[in-house]
Amino acid sequence: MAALSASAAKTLWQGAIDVLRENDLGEWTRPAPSLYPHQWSWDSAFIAIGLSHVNPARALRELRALLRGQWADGRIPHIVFNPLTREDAYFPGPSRWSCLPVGAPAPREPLTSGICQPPVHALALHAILDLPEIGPQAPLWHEVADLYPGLLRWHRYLASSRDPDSQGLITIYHPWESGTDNSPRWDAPLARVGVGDMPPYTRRDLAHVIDPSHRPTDAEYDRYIWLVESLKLAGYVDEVIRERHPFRVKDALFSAIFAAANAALAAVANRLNRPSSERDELAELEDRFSRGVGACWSESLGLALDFDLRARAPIEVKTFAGLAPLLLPRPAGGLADEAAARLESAEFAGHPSLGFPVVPSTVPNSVGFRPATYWRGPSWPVMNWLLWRGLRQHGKLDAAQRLRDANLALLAQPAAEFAEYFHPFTGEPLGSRHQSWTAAAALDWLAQGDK
Ligand code: 2M8
Repeated sequence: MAALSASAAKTLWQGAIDVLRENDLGEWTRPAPSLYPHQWSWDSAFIAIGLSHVNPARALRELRALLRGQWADGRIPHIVFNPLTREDAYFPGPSRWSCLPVGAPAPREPLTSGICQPPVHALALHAILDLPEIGPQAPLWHEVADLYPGLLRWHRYLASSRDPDSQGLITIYHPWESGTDNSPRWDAPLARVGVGDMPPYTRRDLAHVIDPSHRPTDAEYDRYIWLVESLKLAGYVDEVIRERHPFRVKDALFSAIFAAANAALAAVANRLNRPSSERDELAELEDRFSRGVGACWSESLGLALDFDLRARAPIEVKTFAGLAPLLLPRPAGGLADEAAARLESAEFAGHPSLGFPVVPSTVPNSVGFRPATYWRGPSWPVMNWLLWRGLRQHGKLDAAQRLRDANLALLAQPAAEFAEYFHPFTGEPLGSRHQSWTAAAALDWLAQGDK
């Protein structure tokens, strides 16, 4: 797919800046104009990476605002609620999560959810610190230094509470923690969740979407909300959750992102001249999680698989998350080569029916695939960005450029409007329009050029 013309690139660049400006609420950015009115954790990390190219000070404020929601135990919640937004603008809102009333070590202000999302934040902090204008004398240098301890505490929470037996794999408690909510990855473990008695609720997401069949079903939502009730009953205490919560899965993609984030935070620690014990700790975490993800590789599927702790079995589905080893800075053996080859194979970006040769969220026509449904088939530019970053880090520059050009061509379609996700066969925009992280990914792709 040909690279964009200079004028198309300029139009896309300006459009992306406009989307981030439209969603900018001062200190943080909402993921989209109406469907997502609060601050989401990994969205903000991707947004900070995009903003670093236009306003690094604002990019750091994005992370600072998120850290205001950090819990005393170090966890960064997946949503930091906007106090100016009505409780019913998004469901579940702060009172349904009820973190403070059940005694969780959550801040009084701002109110937050009680679960996490993948730790992309250190990638953002590292990207900002790497900007040529940020040297030790620059004011922003000190702001980076101020944010570092919060991220270190976050990584320590994940390493200790979500991987207590040092397998090098993060346990998630809810499909929302994976960020790939409705992916076929979660069908089997979710099917095992029995829904108990809980207060009635009204879904808000369906009011904002053009076609409700693109969103999770009511049965799936019942389980999502029941899992929130179960976490609440456990007081959000990890030790209790581990004993009795009905959804506990080792997430390969989350773990690979964590390995990459530890390498990034170690690089930040190095630049900031932090004690060598911290740098060693982060390097060890990178190594532990690289080994953990490597051990998830299925030779027969050619993918890394998540592991259902309740069923004690790997989850055999074919989704983009299986390409996770590409994100590891130092994977064992030839794993990065295998994952890179898989990415361009006829099941992923090389699938003959694709409208644009980008990576779909689920392998077309595999179990659980639905082309227009949330995380079940459509392609997500920001996830393609993560994989592109992985290709580049392993020196696969031609493949990286092909993936970047194909994504930019998808986004440059006149109707694309920085949509949340795209139909894999037609390239039709789906979900929210003006989605912040789609704009952020476009900015980074355009800023990085063809290197
Ligand atoms: C989606 O998730 C939220 C729940 O967290 C939702 O469906 O309401 C996911 O795409 C998630 O990865 C993303 O962070 C969030 C906001 O963009 O929306």
